[in-house]
Amino acid sequence: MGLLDWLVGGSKNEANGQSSGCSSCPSAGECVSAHGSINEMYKVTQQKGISTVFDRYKAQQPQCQFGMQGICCQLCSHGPCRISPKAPMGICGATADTIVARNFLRLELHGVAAYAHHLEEVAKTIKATAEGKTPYKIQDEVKLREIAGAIGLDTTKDTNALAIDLANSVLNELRKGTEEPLALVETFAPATRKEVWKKLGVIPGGVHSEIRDGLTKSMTNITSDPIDLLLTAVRLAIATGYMGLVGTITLQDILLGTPGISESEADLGVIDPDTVNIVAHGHVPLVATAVLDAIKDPELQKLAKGAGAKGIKLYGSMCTGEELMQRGNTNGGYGGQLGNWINQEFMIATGAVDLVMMDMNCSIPGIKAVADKFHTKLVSVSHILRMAGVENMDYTPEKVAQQAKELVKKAIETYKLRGKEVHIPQNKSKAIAGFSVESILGALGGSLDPLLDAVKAGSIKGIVAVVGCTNNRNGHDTRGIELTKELIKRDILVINSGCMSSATQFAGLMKPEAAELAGDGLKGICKALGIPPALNFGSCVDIGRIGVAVTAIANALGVDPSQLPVAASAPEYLEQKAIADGVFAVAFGLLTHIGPVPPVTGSALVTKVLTEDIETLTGGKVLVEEDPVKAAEAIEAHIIKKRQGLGI
Ligand code: XCC
Repeated sequence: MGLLDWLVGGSKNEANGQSSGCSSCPSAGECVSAHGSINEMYKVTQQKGISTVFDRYKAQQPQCQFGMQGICCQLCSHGPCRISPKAPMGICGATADTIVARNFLRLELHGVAAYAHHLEEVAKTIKATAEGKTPYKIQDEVKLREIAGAIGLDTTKDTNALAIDLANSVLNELRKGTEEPLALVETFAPATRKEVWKKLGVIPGGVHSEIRDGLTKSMTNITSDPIDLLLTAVRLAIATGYMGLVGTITLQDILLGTPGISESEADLGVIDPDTVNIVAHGHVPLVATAVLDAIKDPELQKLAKGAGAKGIKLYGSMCTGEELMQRGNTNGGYGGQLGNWINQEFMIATGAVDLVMMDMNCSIPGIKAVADKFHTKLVSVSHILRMAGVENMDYTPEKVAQQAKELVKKAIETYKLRGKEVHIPQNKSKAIAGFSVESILGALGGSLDPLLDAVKAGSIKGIVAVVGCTNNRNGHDTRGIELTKELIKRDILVINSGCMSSATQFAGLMKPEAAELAGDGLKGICKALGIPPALNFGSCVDIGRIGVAVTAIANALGVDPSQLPVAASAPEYLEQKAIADGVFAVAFGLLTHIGPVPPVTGSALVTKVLTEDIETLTGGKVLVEEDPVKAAEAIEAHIIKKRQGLGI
């Protein structure tokens, strides 16, 4: 279905609930997910009368078309105003263009703020660590010195003093005014990009100040110019790209270690019925890392055995889980990845999860009702996450070693309450993880040349980042998996992160054997290197890692990112952080495929700017295509055009 069909007809939501397009599921006709394990668990929840995201989705149909097109404004007490041929303006006079652009910017602002929150947590933790107040240790001193040197800090200082300076500098960058350009943009953005952004007036300043101005502008009756609202979205996205994404991954690497290639496992079948089972669920992997340490404590192991368990395991869920997997936590009690956000109710419904520690976003309200049907204990480990009836143990860097032990003790106590009715699907899949610019360079012998040669020779036609959330509207993980398969078949290397990483892990696309599904050129490269055709780059913030990789390739070839045979795709985007990611990719000059259709179709102007006009400004644009085969065709055509432009 193309964009025009959507403008005319809106969403048909055809894949949900009764998907027949899901090739990975043997029970086509009644499956809700691309994964056998989730379909199996859905039956269990249905038998037990437990409401899940799939049931509630059905109950919400049909959904409001004004909301879906972005033409409902609820900002003031005169509203809600809904734009229609009979009422083409809101009561204040706002047009569909203003309302759509303003709603879009407001959505993005939430994502920008969440990324800034994550970065601030990590920066404060680095500072406390360097001051000797936490159990963490600076793991990547080389990276610390590199980035500190690049932004002009005094690198003759010792490691801890330098780490404090870096943390202070990042905290200052978050807080400075909008008129002071961000140091990370100045330092790391390709010169050609900075030129484009300067012309557009979108070089951002301090992130908090940008958020303040963005929120103020998008209040009722302040900025009504849709183009200015969209440019503000671009400015905020660039701030996010270099702070919330690149800044966060850099600091996390310094603190927790830069990912190296390792092997892991994913899917619900990794759950061990005989151990105390803790799940790290969210996006900020700080408490999870402390818990991994805590579970090695002989005292706690003894307690667990005393309770009748064979041991204690920590599993990953969503992006916190991907962070754990990326850092090769293959022993010491790490149990594997339980999946992406749609899986959260189903992992609990196995009856074998004792404690879920929830940090930051994507813990859905529905998780509590499911946990209440089982013995599972939920604990918020972030001061910004509150759920009625859920215990809080807010992450505090100085106390985290003790907090981690308490969490493990709580899990052991809860394990004792575990019922006999445990249902764990058998599905699990091997997954290679830990890809990053550094680990790829390591695998290639220290130079990007072998990869670039493969791209020049056409064995790898191009590279596409298939990232972001998963979305039930399109059939859980179905579109992302189908798109990935279509791309690798066309010799296009795929990089995954966020919920899309879990999707392709479950589907077996991150094991080296998946090379067989690739076209001959890509297959040959994968086999020679022993890598899968879909590379795990990690979590949502690791989209920053993809930005770093694209910059490295562009620099190596001496071209602008917009000239590369590269594209981005969020085939099942869900929430506000993904909007910031998508706008950043467009600002970076990339063709950016998005599904489902974002709520902008109520404005012909905004739709045209995002899908056409912006290409003349940034070199990137949004591609909306619901059909994964057609999306792959369009992306491939784009990649071929870029190859021709480079004369390869
Ligand atoms: Fe949440 Fe990161 Fe989106 Fe998944 S991918 S739905 S943000 S868990 Ni980032």
